[in-house]
Amino acid sequence: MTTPALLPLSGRRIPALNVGTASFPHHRATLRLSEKFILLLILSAFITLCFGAFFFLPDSSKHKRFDLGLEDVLIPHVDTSNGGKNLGGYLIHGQGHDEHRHREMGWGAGHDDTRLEGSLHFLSHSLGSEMKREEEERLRNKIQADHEKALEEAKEKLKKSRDEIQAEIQTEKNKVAQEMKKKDDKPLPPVPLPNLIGINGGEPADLDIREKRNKIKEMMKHAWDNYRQYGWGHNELKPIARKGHSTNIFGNSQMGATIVDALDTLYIMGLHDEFREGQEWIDKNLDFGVNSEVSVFEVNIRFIGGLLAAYYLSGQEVFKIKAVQLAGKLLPAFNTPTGIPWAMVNLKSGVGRNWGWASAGSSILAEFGTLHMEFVHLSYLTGDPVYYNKVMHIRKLLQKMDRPNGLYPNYLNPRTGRWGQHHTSVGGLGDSFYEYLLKAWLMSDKRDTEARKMYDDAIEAIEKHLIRKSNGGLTFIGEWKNGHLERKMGHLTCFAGGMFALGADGSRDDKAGHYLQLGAEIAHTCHESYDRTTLKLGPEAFKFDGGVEAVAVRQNEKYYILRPEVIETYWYMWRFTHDPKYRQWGWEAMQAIDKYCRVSGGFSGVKDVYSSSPAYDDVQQSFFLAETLKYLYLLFSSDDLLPLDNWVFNTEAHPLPVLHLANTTLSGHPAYQ
Ligand code: DMJ
Repeated sequence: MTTPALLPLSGRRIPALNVGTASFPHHRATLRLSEKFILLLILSAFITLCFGAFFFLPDSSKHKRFDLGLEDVLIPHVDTSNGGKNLGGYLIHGQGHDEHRHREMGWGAGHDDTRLEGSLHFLSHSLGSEMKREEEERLRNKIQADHEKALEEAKEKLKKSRDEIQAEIQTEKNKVAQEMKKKDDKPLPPVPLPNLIGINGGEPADLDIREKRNKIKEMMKHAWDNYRQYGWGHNELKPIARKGHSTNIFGNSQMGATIVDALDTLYIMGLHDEFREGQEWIDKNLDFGVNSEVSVFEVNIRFIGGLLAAYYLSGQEVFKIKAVQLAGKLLPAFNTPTGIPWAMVNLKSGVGRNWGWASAGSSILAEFGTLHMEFVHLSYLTGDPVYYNKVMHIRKLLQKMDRPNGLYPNYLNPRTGRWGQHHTSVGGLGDSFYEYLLKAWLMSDKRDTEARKMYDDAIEAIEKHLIRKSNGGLTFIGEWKNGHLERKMGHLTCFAGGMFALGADGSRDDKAGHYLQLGAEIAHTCHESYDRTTLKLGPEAFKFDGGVEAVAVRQNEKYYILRPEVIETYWYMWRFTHDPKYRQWGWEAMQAIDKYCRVSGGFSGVKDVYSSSPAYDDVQQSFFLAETLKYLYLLFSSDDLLPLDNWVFNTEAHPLPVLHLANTTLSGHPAYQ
């Protein structure tokens, strides 16, 4: 009897059998159900046998048959730097392996990134079976031990409370911060100090002047003591609410802006105990790793300028170290496509951005253009050219740009390098850019002639397009806006009187007399803006339109926030002319401040200088201590205190020494190579 051959299972229908009619007299095309069942049973028994046989084969045979190369992708890499290191010499691929592929992936003698499974695999082909098994065993044990250790550690962690874990993380963080601080606090290499003369004294011979000077010192003490009592460590003081105060220029930080800004004023006034208190606070508390978005310009002029001045005056290393640390935090602001810095930078993350209100995402001329003095000093003191290069890059970029009517617009886009809105001002948004061109020249002992040329060109364009005489004969500096001159001058613009006087010596075509005269006219106009108010304090902005002369028209321009610019100009004019009217005008301003801005908790700005009973704004600005009181004090001191041949004041009135090339190594300094 013949048995039917096993049928192929492919196909859904079972094909007809063709085994001869003799053996199957009842020929038919399909099988019965019972026959199908038997066939299925046989088939499944066969499949089970085949698979079973495969699973019982030894491991190495499976590898051979199913080596599809996927292990390169799927098997995790193991560092064999200890266990597998010696295997390097045995990385000879066995039969059936794709040697070329592994070579391309960096396998070879001594390569660190060798994988464990790969090693095992190679071993199986290249070592004697005994050695191979031992090595396999050893590596497996190692993996197991590592896994168990990790598991144990994880279990241990899980046993701890959330608070404990957080405390551990904090301790780790503190450790890292401490180590970084230690590194940061390392003293910088010594640099020959410039000529530091006239850092104290200045006692006037005249008794009346001496008394006036003492009165100003008393005002400084009142401002400081109240800040000390009610606002210590905060940026500024609310003298009426008697608590700390801050604004968005300092982000959400508490960086003791008033302390840093006031230091050099305390020093020159001989308030040494107060100076030491400030120094101690800075040493212990001033930390720049804060998650806070600050104004690059304000931090530069108030903090870096203040710290550098305090360093030069007192010689205390801590100020220099802090200034350099802080400058490092500002550097990421320069990471823009053009190198023109962002207006703001987060001190912790280094992320920068611009003010939302600035034309088309622009940076502001008076902000990115007011870094030069401090950054040159930073390079000088550290020997690191990075700071110098940043500000010189800005200068070079500005030099290349077209200037409408020779004027610098206030807005420049740091992404495109194009001007934003064509608005030019010697007051807010533009002011200290021009000041720093002149002062870069002065600070270089008049060697930076490129800066002087830029200053001269800019001032000529300003005189031509922005400076006018009012109907009443007052010289004013207007603002260029949308193609026409706005006949309005800001309190901030009043600093320009002093700037013109300071730049008179060395001016083009020997126009020194002309610029000194221009300075005097601006001083006179600004004095008028004070004199035409009820409080004898100047408004924020004043007009020269129609019948209005040097008077604020809009309610929101009638405030006085303890600003220094007018007194600053009086002081420069005094130094260059010794005309007693400047001391007289300064004294008037000082009396008005003492009468209308002084409160028992300090000094406050006022909201309306035309009102006989003004409301207070309840802010004691840090620049009141840095600038207003310092310029007043200098106005009533003799000229040998901080002589202008040796010192240049930054825009926040922080004196920085002239870097005389003759007595420093500046010309050969690596920063200037
Ligand atoms: C100060 O912070 C600086 O003088 C700055 O240049 C502009 N104005 C304020 C004070 O008014």
